[in-house]
Amino acid sequence: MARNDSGASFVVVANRLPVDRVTDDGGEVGWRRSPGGLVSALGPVMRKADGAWLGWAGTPDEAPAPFEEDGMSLVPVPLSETDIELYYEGFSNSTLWPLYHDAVAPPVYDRRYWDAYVTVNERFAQAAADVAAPGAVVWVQDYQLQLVPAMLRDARPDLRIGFFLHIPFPPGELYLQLPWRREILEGLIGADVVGFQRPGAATNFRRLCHRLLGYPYRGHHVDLGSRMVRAEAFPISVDVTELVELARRPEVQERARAFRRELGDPDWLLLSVDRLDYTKGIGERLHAFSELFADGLLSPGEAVLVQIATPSRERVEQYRRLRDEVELQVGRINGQLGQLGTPIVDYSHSSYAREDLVALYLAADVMVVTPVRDGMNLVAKEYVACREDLRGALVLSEFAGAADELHRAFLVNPHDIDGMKRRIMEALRAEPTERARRMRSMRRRVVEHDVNAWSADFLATLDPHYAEQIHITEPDTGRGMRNVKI
Ligand code: ADQ
Repeated sequence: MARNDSGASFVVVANRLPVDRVTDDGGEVGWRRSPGGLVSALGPVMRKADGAWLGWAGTPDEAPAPFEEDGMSLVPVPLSETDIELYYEGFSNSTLWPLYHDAVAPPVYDRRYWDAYVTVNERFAQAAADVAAPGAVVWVQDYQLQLVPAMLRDARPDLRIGFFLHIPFPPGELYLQLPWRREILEGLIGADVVGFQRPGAATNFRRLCHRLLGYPYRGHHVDLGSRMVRAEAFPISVDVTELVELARRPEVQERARAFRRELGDPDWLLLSVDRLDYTKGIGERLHAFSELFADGLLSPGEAVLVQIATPSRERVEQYRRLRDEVELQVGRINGQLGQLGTPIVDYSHSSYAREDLVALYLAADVMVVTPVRDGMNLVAKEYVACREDLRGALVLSEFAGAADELHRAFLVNPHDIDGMKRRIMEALRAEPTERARRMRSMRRRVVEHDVNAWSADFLATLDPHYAEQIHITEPDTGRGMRNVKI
């Protein structure tokens, strides 16, 4: 590994490593960087800082030795088949995920899940304690690892520890359901900085620390007496440089035109891209969109909604059921309201290459992002980043974190079907100058606050001296880009 014997000065701890195992045509097994913003944000920091990334490598009951990939030191943490069932699918995705998303599905409270969560968090904390250099900066990611900060501080009080929650943090009325509500808060306050997507989530957290643990809070800080924990919003963003570079490629623009042709050159192409998850509001959106045809406001051939639903958590029964429901709904809508060869919803349940996703963003007149609850929603920001031509329109749920920043979207309440129908029609009918005005304002925000600015802000808050030392506050690694038009 590229770090010295005393350990890594920067450590990222996440449920997953930022790579996927791939087998080439000759049967050779290797690793490929997974798509996604987190690795593009932290990769440069990792390389500059001699960092290590700890996480599960993706195959149960297997822990490859630490290895180097793409200039990063990767340290696999093993998970058994039972850990995956109880800690990951259980406590993380059947307890915390629904509870933190407004309990839109009933959370499952199972003591076996909790026990596994504690055990696996201990394993991650121990692994981090083993690789971190004296005084290192450690950044723990997301809801699967909320106990790690306190466990790690116990083992290594010399470290500077940050935590970032990618999903919402609920208000007291919901959070108090959790049988292990104190333990989770005690885990999180092991960090020096706890980051959230939205200011409201940080407020929920500070209030709960007071209510359940008795700690006073002032401004952004929870006062533990012996030290301060800073709890604040750091809204995550996208890799604008990468997206703009792709969107400018002639072959990607040609692909966008080809998509429209393949769909019969409709007047209006609407697009939705979501992980197939019950928080994403897919059913409500399909309902609203189909009623526009039933009401005669739109007709087949005139408008089509491309719904991409990325496979997700397919081993969990609830997710398999959701897939069946969505596919049944799409079939019904097309059967009742489409015409042969001219569906009104074009549905695909698969993953796409980054280039194809960008081509779809360029092809779409209106992007429809209507989760019932979402920490941020990167798809909305990706769409905005790609539309340098200022010609697209965004319909966005008020319940996505992105709505805090993208005020000039056509904002909707996804539970209000009539309201959603009205806003979709407004977006479709908006004059080009109106669309451009809205898009320009949204792009300014996304370009100026890209994913590099996000990580730089967080790390500069966590440890200003360290951030300066590894130069992550330099303008070319954050605060937007000189080469992008807004
Ligand atoms: P997710 O719930 O996964 O993330 P989102 O923010 O929309 O949701 O990110 C999805 C990512 O996957 C996007 O980068 C998108 O481009 C990509 N993607 C989606 N469908 C794809 C497909 N078919 N093929 C290829 N790529 C696809 C969680 C939280 C969010 C929060 C993020 C980051 O739930 O609220 O924004 O973490 O913090």
